[in-house]
Amino acid sequence: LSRQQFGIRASVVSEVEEKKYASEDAYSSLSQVCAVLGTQWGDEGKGKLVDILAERYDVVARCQGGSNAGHTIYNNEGKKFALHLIPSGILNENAICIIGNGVVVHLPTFFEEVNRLETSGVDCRGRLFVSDRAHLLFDLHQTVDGLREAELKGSMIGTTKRGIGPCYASKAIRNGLRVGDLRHMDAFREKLVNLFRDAASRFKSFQYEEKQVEAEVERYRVFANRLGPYITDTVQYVNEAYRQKKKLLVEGGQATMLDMDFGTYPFVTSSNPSAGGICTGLGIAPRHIGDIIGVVKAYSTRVGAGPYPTEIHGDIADRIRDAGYEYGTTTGRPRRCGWLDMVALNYSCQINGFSYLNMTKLDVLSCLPNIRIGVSYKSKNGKTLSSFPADLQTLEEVQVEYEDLPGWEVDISKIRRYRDLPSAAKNYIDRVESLVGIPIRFIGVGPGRDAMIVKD
Ligand code: 2SA
Ligand code: GDP
Ligand code: MG
Repeated sequence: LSRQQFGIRASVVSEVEEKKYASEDAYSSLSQVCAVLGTQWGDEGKGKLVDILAERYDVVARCQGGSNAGHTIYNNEGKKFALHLIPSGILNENAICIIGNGVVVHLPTFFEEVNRLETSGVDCRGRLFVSDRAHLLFDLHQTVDGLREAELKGSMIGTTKRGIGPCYASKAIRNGLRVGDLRHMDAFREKLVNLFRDAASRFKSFQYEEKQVEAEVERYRVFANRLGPYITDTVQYVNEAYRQKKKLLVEGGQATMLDMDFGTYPFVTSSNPSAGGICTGLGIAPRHIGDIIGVVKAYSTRVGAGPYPTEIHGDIADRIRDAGYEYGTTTGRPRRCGWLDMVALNYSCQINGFSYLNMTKLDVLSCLPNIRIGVSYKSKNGKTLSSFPADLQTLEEVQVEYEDLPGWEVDISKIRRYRDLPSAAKNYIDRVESLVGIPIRFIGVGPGRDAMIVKD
């Protein structure tokens, strides 16, 4: 409800109420279908925004990726949850959570997560649904992920080894198994045998015995029984919810610079974390999508290999990593750290058409006396590039041109109103906003739910 709807005059609104109404307006005025997507190389803090917005949404859905994702959120008591497959809306007990057809589902991880949530008092029954069209990711996909990485030796992708690429490969070459296949266990067995044979024919070291396949079939027979109540035609569910004017929030995994088509290929994930993935991964028509919020870290990080023009090495990177606790939520790997890259960010904004940005982890930059923004790329021959290059050799050779801004070097993690931020912090936000041309409406100053400033 807005301040006007409450009939409260501005003069009688206390500062706390003022902040509450401003945030409520900003959160509640978002469209019926809204998506939260990563703008950089992932781990921007998408989970936190989804968790905050989930209170205002009826349905929260994942549309791509799998348990490679790691979304860290904290409940009101400060308890930490790291979610991989289950949408970050699950902590809001009124939200229905959907794992869409575009997601690849490793059932052991799924049940592990359900168990962990239930042990923490989060009830998933009757409010978590998995698409019957989603592909099943087996342990063998994870083994193949490891074997492929080993083959690449010096030019590894640096995957999470969660089997994501091999599972999407099965989907694309059409020998994959889908969640709906669990309804027909005889045919399931045959299809699984095919998958084992396929992996063994490709990798000498992938050896298996008949009894292993049988054990896997039996394991999935148990999963099939347990998964029964979760399996849903989510395309129908989501579209029916839309018709009934329910509010739908889409949670992206990874980010645009890791997108299979638009990212730094081949150092990408195997799905489409950019806006197109919402439609293909949920079966929602593009014209139903309203707001798309891009989440951007106030600096940048990347986990895994691949070109990273604004990467920092040495002491400054270590300070950012320590202050931002930049370690993989899924694998624990230290994340590479760098400055904000406006060439990559503008490219990402162009592809996704964001309505707003959520700049996160501004508090982390308090650890630095000076802050840089990468504003353009120059090629080897000194020409400024007009767009983000597709070819990696060009990208690896670019010289980044920077703008330098003064830092603020004070703790901002308790600040809740934009106007209370130090002027150097406001200058930084304003500069980024003017370079990108999209309102930075939400500003994260800490990991907790309440540590979000809404900028009018
Ligand atoms: P994959 O496993 O096939 O998707 O790996 C391919 C590339 O995609 C990157 N990737 C990620 N980057 C950032 N965060 C991710 N999730 C975890 C997190 C990562 C972790 O939240 O921290 O814990 O290491 C994620 N998932 C995939 C990956 O690093 C490869 O560059
Ligand atoms: P996601 O994959 O985009 O959901 O992000 P991750 O959860 O992998 O990583 C983001 C990390 O930053 C998590 O540990 C969050 O709790 C934390 N985080 C999110 N927003 C902020 C913020 O504004 N400030 C700080 N200090 N931490 C944040
Ligand atoms: Mg993450």
